Amino acid sequence: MKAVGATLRGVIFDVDGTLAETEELHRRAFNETFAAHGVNWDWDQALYRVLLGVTGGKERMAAYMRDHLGETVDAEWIARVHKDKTERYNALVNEGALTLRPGIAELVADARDKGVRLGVATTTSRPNIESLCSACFKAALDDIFDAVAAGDEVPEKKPAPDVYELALSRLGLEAEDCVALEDSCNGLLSAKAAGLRCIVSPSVYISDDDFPGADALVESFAEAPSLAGLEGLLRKGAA
Ligand code: XBP
Ligand code: MG
Repeated sequence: MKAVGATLRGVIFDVDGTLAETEELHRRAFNETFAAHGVNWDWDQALYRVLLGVTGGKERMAAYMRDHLGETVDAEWIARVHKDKTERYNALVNEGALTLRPGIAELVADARDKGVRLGVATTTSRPNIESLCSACFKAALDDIFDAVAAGDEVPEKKPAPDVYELALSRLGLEAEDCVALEDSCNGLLSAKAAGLRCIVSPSVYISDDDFPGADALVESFAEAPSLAGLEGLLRKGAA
């Protein structure tokens, strides 16, 4: 087996909860869309925290129908409603409802400056990442990230390794030369299953969880807002 690279050649970012605290906006978009479709579902924060155990909006809606309401899942209806939810979410992002989490802008700028390849491995869909980039980085997605792997492009969403494996193959890099940055246990499991090292900075909805197997745990990436900072965290974790 190849030695784990001391020098990083790639950084792969999760989106929701990692680049920005997006989940309150997702929750709002879900609830507004349910109301617009005449459905009396109203996901409060406590319920949403539980529902976040299922990654992917469509999968989350299906799990809610099946496990919380005891109803038969109608995948076509879910896909229709979720499409509207995505449009509503994007409109809210474009209105300026999100900001990057501390340290993210500095980290991205430093990694780009050092010629390190940047990837995205997310459960959400490409339009949501495009709007986040344009609203928060004031740049096009492809001008920031060299490779993007999104949830609907792979057979299994996180915690399965699929989306990280796709990001690695699109970056043209080996797992041992990269690090994944995550906010959640499902994301951590996905990254580790793909053979990556993973640094976790829990987001607001996830802050009470445990992160067994994380190579480092930080409150925010402002603690290590540079490539050298990430490498230092990994060295400390491996010691
Ligand atoms: C994030 C998610 C996403 C969002 C909603 O997981 O699970 O599903 O909550 O996104 P991760 P969509 O950060 O681990 O990738 O509704 O667009 O699916
Ligand atoms: Mg996340």
